[in-house]
Amino acid sequence: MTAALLSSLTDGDTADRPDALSFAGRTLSREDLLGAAGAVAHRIAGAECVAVRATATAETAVAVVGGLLAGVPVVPLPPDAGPVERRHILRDSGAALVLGGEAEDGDDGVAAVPVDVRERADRPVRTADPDRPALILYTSGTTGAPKGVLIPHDAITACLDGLADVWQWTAEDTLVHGLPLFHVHGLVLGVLGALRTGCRLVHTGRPTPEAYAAAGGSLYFGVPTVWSRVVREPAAARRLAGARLLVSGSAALPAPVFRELEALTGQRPVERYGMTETLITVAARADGERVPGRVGVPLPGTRTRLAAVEDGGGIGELEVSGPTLFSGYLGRPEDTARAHTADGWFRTGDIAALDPDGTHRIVGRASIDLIKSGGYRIGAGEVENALLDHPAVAEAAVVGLPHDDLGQEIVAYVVAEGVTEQALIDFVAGRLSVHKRPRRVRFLEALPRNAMGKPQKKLLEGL
Ligand code: MCA
Ligand code: AMP
Repeated sequence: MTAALLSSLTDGDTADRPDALSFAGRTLSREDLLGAAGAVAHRIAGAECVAVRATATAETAVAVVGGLLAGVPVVPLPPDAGPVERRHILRDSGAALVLGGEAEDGDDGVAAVPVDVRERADRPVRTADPDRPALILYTSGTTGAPKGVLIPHDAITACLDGLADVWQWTAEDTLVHGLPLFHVHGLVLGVLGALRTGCRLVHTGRPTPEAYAAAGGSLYFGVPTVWSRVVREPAAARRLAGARLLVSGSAALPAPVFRELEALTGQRPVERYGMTETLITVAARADGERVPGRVGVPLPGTRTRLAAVEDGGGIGELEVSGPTLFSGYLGRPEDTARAHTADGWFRTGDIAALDPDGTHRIVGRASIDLIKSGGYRIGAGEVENALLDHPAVAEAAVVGLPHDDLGQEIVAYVVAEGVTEQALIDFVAGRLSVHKRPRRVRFLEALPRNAMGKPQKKLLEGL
């Protein structure tokens, strides 16, 4: 059993300072955070699980830490989730309360509990129950509604300690990012990572080049879209020259962005690879080689292997095992079983290549139905179902097309009458989360289908 996830916070292992955490300019010391989180922990003690309206604010950090202190699993809710997505997450998780914000459409009687960062209470003395997850993170599959990924306390600890080792990440760092707090990247690495290492955290609210430049950090996290926006603002990019480490993840960093970052800041970024289900499993070391397209080597204790794919020629589906893995999809034993091999390795669905020196390259995804846009994972099926809920839409097929800024752009092909492109975009944005909206909608007479009647998505591009 690894040391308790928040031991450096609760045991006072690292020095406090008044500006230990800052969220869009609002600062908290670690003692402030612990006191306010203690109050939350008392309020939710005994709950089965709680949801947190995960705005990019100090309230979210307080609520999540409160859940961890109370040993109550936390379900972060995207703050812009529309009623369909919100209702699904609340019902599926069985969350008893929503911490932060007010009751909203889709809550179906789940009580909203405010979070006050000025409250102070002693933290409850409770050891995390190893059978209960720390977090339940909702993430998209190829079809249907998002699944709840059960993340154990120990998996988070193993991941953060592994990253601290490979990035030489210590309490001396100042971590800067502006990522959302309802996914692994922004929440687990970006908040819990700072709390575990004891480093200062500056959350910029939004991940804009100007905010990153102004923050004066040593360690920066971003998705590739953030880095490609940074290099388009050379003056801001140059101000990152003094940082110790620039880290990219959640999607492939385009090689030209890597090179422009190096030209403007004098430093090569490191990439790391992971998934909600596995946390971060592979990372480029701070003291290792940094090469465009290479996401690094397995974290301590993690093993990887490639499963043969047809016409693979040295590439294959990446499978992983190790201490950072999830414990299953909530209430979906069959999906959990399908996601693993007979000998217990997790099938990532990513196609990878292994270089002779042991570094990994991610070269694609096995399924066309999982889209990565701006670093967000979006299931085509969920967006298609949302579009089909619109009375004017008879058929819908959703794909991710290559996009300079977002990596992939969500494009919907529909058979529909009497509705505009913008109305359908707004319809999806209003029911699901805003980032799941198609950026473009193409109207067709019919979807191209094969003899079995299945839409042939590969034929859609260019229509
Ligand atoms: C636009 N907006 C709308 C609409 N259109 N609102 C309602 N209806 C519409 N039709 C509003 C949005 O609410 C938002 O408002 C503003 O327009 C801009 O939104 P958008 O265009 O979506 O933002 P963007 O500029 O495209 O965002 C780029 C981004 C974002 C900032 C890079 O994609 C992002 O934060 N990505 C991070 C994803 C991430 O953290 N993934 C990690 C997954 P307002 O501005 O007021 O909000 S974890 C993972 O992948 C693994 C474990 C790993 O490896 O890390
Ligand atoms: P999510 O479930 O949102 O955590 O998304 C996980 C997916 O993000 C992985 O299966 C990969 O497809 C992708 N991903 C994460 N990091 C990288 C990276 N460094 N390079 C390429 N793809 C990545």
